[in-house]
Amino acid sequence: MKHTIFLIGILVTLLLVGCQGKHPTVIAPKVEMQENPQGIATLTPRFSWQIISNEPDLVQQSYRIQVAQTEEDLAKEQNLLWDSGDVKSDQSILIPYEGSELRSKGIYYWRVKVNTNQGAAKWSKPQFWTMALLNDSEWQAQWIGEDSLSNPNETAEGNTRLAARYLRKPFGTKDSKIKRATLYISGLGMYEAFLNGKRISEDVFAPTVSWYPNRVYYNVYEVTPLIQQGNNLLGVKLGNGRFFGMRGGETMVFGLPRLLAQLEIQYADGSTDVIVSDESWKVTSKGPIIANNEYDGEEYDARLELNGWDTPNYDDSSWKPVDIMENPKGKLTAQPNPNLRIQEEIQPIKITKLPDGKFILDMGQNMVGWVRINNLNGKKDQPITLRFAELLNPDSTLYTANLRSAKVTNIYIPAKDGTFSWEPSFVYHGFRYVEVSGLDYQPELSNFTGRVLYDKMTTTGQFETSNEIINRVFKNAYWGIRGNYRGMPTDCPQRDERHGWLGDRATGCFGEAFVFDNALLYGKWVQDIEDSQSPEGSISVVSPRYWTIYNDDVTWPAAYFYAMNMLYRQFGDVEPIKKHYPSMKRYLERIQQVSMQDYIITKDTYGDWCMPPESQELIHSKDPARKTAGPILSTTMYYSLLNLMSDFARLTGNEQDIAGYQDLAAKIKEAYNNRYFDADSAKYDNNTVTANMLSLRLGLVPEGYEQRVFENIVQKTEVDFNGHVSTGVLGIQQLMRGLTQYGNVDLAYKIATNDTYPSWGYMVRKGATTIWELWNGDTADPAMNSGNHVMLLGDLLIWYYEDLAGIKNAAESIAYKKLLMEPKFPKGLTHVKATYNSVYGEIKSEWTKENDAFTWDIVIPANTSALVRLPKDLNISVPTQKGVRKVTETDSHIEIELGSGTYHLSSKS
Ligand code: RAM
Repeated sequence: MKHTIFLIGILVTLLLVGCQGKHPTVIAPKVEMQENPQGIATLTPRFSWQIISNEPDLVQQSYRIQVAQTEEDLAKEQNLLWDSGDVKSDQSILIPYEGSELRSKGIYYWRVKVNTNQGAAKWSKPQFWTMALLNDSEWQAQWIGEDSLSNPNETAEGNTRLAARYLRKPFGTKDSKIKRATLYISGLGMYEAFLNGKRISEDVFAPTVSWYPNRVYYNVYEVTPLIQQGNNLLGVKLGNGRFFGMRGGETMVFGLPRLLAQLEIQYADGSTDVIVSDESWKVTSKGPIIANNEYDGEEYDARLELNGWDTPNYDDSSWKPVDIMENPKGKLTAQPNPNLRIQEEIQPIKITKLPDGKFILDMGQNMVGWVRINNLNGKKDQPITLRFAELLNPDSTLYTANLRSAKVTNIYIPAKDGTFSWEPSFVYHGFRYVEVSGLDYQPELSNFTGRVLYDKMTTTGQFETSNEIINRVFKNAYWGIRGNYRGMPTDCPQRDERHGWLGDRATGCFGEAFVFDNALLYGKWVQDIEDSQSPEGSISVVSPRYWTIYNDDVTWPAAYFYAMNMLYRQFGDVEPIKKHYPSMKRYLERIQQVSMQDYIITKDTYGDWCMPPESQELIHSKDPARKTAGPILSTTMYYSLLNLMSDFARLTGNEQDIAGYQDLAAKIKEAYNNRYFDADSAKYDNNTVTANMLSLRLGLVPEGYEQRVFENIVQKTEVDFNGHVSTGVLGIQQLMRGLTQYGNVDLAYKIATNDTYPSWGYMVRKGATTIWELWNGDTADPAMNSGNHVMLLGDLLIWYYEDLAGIKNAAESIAYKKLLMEPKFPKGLTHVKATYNSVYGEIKSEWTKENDAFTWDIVIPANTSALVRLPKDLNISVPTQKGVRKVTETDSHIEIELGSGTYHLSSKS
């Protein structure tokens, strides 16, 4: 599949390049990082584009953006709201709108034209965006639902159980022609909306999750083609999602599901109609979805089907008038990130019959989403039950111990004998195996489809090497990362948890950003973190804070800062830093007040979480020699936050804060080294790899001692751990880059390719198709043992890209405007092929190195450049083609400055 997408990608690029003739061409025009987005809430949306050219060394010299209210005006360049004029600049990402004021609910058309050193490009095809409802006063809709439990077995307590709500509203249109119809909609926990029997979108689990008491997201959909002249029906199904239906720890229930909808119809004669959720709607919870809870599963009783409920002519006389529900209070906010979607389908690879007549499907992959049933033969009243798990017991039955209290069970009850097809609406599971019971015959593979669910986003990176373990681990990471995107990055998708745990992503989010265009998801998540912050400045280490945990420690909250740094460095987006600067500042002050003593941050909660323990049955190590002291973790990480904050202060015009941060950082560094550093041995505290590595990589080691501290890391790893990883979630964030930066890429490579315990390769050897929560996931207690966590990836993916492929931002470069391409060549690795679709376009690096023969194919996107740096002993013959800007030789290296284009480098034969 991936290869097919890859090949199609190449074909499309070739076609585009082939069709464009001599001139450069603008492609991928975006507003607020999306193509033709709906419901933009900022008055200064930002424009981005890429340029392609079949000539090397393209530099944009100027751009011109035009915006109008109609396509016609745009084409005729009349009534323009904004004509930027020719702006001399090479900037091609995130350029803010500067035209006349944008209107709430407006639709805008735009185009861009660029001038380059290779001539002008034609105007881009017209694009559009629509504006959200900008003023709260424009909402005429009310929150509606069914404000009681009226079905057997429903409960709002503990592990909630609730039937889906179905709501409907018939309405008529005027005689005048319909010009445009737009639906503004939110439904908590989740909604699915239908117009005249048709889904308004393929989005699922909408709207995105949030900390509802502070913020509620709504979506905007243009629905013009779904409206008909005359009688119409707007129908909405409501499920629990995270609003009503939590599990594990403190149960968080915000209230019964509710809907807010406002449909605005504009007619050709200039008049409008507004259909809103209000007391005129009807509701029933007596439909087929008799229970839904994300953790427990969905139960569907086909005997209760409401055929045609979402079309105008349905008889709803048995339905009740809706209840007006309490406003959930959070600020209504246009959702900035796409919703979830089914983005891939897979087929099971095997069906096994168990002695008790049940069947086990093997999906061949630990996946996240659900299974759709296709044309199974059912018997009237005989439930078909699907249960999901990541593993099997030795006797081939489902292994569910690690799911804890989550029931993960879907039930379908047929209304008649015969074939049926079905899939759930409001639940998801993390699983490789599915147990099917209630069938009297052996089903076929084609009766089941695995529906892979995550936030709608593109895959941006491919990665392949001559080493099979690396390739497999990359694939496992790919499945694990996307499987843990659920409107927020979650810790895991299967057990009774599935929360936005901060620490899991602190550094991982950078690596993920090479593989997925996750900018909007993380941009939204940092808002969840701020929305979950306490008035005193504490950050909840689970955000949105469905579990409210204010530890006033550092290692997990650091993800807030790190994610924003990632958004800036990877995507060039400085807005989140600006927006959240005051909240970050409050948090830093809070820590100083409550968690710092004598310039050491003393509070730490999780330690170097999930390090490989001394015994394979343990979850957490008890051996003091392996553990890193909490204050080492929090002090080094806090130090890194102060440094980041100095950068952030500079970027956001808060220069007055910089001296304070730097002064505090200097004092912390001094106190920290006095307390924990032994200059004679160059060891930190008990000499764990994590203590030494964090001190080194985060810049706390006193000048001149770096190499000796590094030698301790190498010694410890090679001698005490036999060339294996010894760190948990903290140390692993710096390990691979650290080993490489200080000169031992071979040891990093060994760790990356080990298949003995503990290692990522060990997981692979034990059959993992995702990444485990624990290095010893195969033997540890199931109490906390997920087969699909991504936190142990640490900086592995960054290392794959930056160090193995040589795809890295040059110092001070943002979003790969200037690359530093300096691949490292560990012994044993002979081939790397990586692509990354950056905001400027596709970057490629493919090298082969066998004995003395070295070849390297590079693609550098238009309007960017690269500094290529290779050891002299590779004996490169420098190409003389256009685009090679400058060649410099040092004693050990050759440096070549390249403009955009495609290059082939090789060693002299
Ligand atoms: C576990 C979570 C998560 C981790 C916390 C501390 O419960 O799964 O991965 O961040 O603990």
